[in-house]
Amino acid sequence: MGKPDEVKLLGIWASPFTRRVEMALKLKGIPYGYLEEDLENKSSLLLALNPIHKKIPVLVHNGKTIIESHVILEYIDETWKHNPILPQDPFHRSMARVFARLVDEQIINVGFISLAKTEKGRESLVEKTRELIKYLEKELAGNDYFGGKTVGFLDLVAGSVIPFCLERAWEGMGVEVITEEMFPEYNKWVKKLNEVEIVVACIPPREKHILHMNKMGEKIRSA
Ligand SMILES: N[C@@H](CCC(=O)N[C@@H](CS)C(=O)NCC(=O)O)C(=O)O
Repeated sequence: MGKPDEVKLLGIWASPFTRRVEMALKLKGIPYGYLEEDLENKSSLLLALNPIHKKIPVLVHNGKTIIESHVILEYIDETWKHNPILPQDPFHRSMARVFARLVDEQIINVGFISLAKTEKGRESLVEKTRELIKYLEKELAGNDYFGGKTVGFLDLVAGSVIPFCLERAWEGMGVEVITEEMFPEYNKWVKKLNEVEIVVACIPPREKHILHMNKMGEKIRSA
């Protein structure tokens, strides 16, 4: 038997990018050490490991550094092949990557800008967010998860960002964006996600998180 794997994750508790990596490690049952970073005062370890972006999450596996959460999820999936995260079929795999980019490059941006706006300016961004979420609603139709019967890549990416980050920010502001009537499939999916042990184990504590997102919104608005 070879030496046991040494896995370390640098992250922050409220970061959806960190949360999804923890979910993936738990899904695979990989033991890991977790180092909480302080983004106001980044550690020399973080700066040394990720000099390009100076961002979390960073995964260190047997001395090798992997950055960028989508890349980390793929690395984890390719390194430990049991309980696959990405779809096995190349077409489905490519679609999961496309929708994951939609979440991280568009939905998260529009969602976060909406925190910066006053009530009136927020309306059009909320509408824009809904337009984007319609693509996910269509993708979910007839499935428990984006991954089919079990959680997969897009569930981890979208789940960490939308219900367990953006929706909490909107909730703190008293804005309802993704209603049951408008998005029944999405809301069914969130209920299912709330039953998945590895997901629940990784989402930030609700009240603390809502306060954190409120503070973040105030900071963005007063900038
Ligand atoms: N594309 C990156 C985004 C990671 C990211 O934005 N991390 C934020 C925290 S949520 C960060 O480290 N920010 C520090 C900074 O921008 O200086 C990923 O998917 O890992």
